[in-house]
Amino acid sequence: MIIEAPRVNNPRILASYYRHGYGQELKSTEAKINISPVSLSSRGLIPPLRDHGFSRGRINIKEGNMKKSSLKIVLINPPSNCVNDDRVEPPLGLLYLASNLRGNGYRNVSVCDMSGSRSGLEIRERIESVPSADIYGITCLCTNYQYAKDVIRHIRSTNKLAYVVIGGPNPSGTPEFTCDDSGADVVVVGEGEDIFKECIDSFVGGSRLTGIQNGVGRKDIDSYAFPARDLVDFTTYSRELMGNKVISLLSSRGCKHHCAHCNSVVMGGGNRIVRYRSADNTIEEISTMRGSYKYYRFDDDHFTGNPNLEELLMKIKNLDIIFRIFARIEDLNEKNSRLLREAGCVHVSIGLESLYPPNLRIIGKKSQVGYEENVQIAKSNGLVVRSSFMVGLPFDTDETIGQSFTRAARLGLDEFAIYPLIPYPGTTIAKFPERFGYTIVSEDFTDYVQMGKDGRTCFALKHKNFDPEDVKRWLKVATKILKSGGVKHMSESEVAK
Ligand code: B12
Ligand code: SF4
Repeated sequence: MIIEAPRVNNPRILASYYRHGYGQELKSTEAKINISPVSLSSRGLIPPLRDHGFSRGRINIKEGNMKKSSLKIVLINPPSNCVNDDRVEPPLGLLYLASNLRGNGYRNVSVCDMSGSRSGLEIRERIESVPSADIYGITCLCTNYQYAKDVIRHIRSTNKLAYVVIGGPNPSGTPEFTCDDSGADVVVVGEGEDIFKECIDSFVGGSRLTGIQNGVGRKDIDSYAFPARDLVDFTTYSRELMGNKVISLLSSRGCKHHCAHCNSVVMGGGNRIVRYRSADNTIEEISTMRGSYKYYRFDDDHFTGNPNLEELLMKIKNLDIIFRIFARIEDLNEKNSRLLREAGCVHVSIGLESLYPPNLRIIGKKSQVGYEENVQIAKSNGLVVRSSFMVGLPFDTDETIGQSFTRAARLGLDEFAIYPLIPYPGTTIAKFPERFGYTIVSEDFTDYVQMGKDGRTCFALKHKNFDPEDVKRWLKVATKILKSGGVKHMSESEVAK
């Protein structure tokens, strides 16, 4: 293999070439790779270019005739052993990327899901046995970022010519950092289907996109191919509904609310615009699986925000499936609760977060104030209602915690989840903590666990009026109050795991 020295003047590109090992390849390999001296700058392609705040780049590499169908693409979900269970659901984002690639002629796509690896040794073995490929697409949450980096390091040491793209919630929330730190060629921000295909097309065409690339989510999300579920074995994931394995799916992307603590920006593809699938498109997807699966979980951020909710539920009803959803309390009126139950919904998760209005106002959830009675309405229609709560919100004090959770315990909720507020990268709280009175005391986002191993959780914020120690105490107090009111912790749920 003869490789011409890259005649690129930009030191950052050169550094990236050598960091990725092309320098060594110059001496030892046989393939003809011609990193051409195309005037990148005159074509406006030298990274980092700024485009809506994102740097974009392209490096020209002529790689001869690459057949789309034989190009080997491996999609990786890195492990994370700091959370209590990381093998709950298959990585739906990767399954969407895979189906889009297949639909565009890239047939040799596989998923390497490393979740479920628990010990350090097991993780190392899994990383070392990553299949060799031409292109790797790695998905990443904050809690598996370190392992994503290990995977990339391993790929670089064994396969210097591989093209590595990383995406998902954490890279989307920390693009510059991930670009500098991860070792990937490309960091994708937002929805990945189209930009990932563009990256791979660029690889095939001999000009690699590099740097930070903005994935623009499609407006018409019916046009996304259904996730390539055949690439994973559903029986190996732990999610259950009424004791049965569940298929997760989406009827929408994004959320019309923009709560300060929430990372749902990722689903909006960075444009933060919520989009809904047509009822028929969602029904068609479920119909392809109905013969084999009866139990489903809609992972939509806000399932009941659908303007065509009634139509969707009426159509789901004909499918005879059982499912669970995420809703907002305002939506659980008599009509919606009845339609949900009749359609086969058995479990609804809402995020009350706090019953103290100043807290709800400051995080952007004030519209739910005054709808507490909807918990009873949903229950009387046969739905099991779970709410998540947060402690360590800006207006929390011993007194408001006591009052707020005593009221919450009387709402008649079936189940609860409770976490300290965590500044996930990309959220408004993480970007502007001082606006809320916070200082981030743990910047190590790889430790940002809600449900960690051995019940651990992360306390990463200090407030001008309270410390992480207060938040720890409030977590215990609030848990005790909710339990003494007869509300079960979600880990004890007999319905939804
Ligand atoms: C289902 C789910 C899970 C599942 C499965 C996760 C998985 N691997 O997919 C389980 C239960 C395992 C899980 C666990 C956790 N989760 Co979770 N989870 C979700 C949830 C509800 C849906 C994810 C999903 O399927 N979305 C649909 C798909 C289509 O979107 P996507 O995965 O983002 O993928 C798209 C883009 O991101 C991008 N993309 C993704 N990967 C890649 C890769 C490449 C190469 C490219 C180009 C693009 C790309 O393209 C995709 C298609 O458009 C989200 C909320 C949300 N709105 O996304 C939270 C969410 C992802 N989880 C979150 C958190 C905090 C956790 C936990 C830390 C909780 C805990 N236990 O403490 C753990 C961490 C587990 C781990 N592995 O480390 C946060 C992520 C925060 C962060 N910055 O990392 C989210 C965003 C929730 C939130 N609002 O805060 N989770
Ligand atoms: S917390 Fe819920 S309602 Fe608020 S932005 Fe996130 S998903 Fe939407």
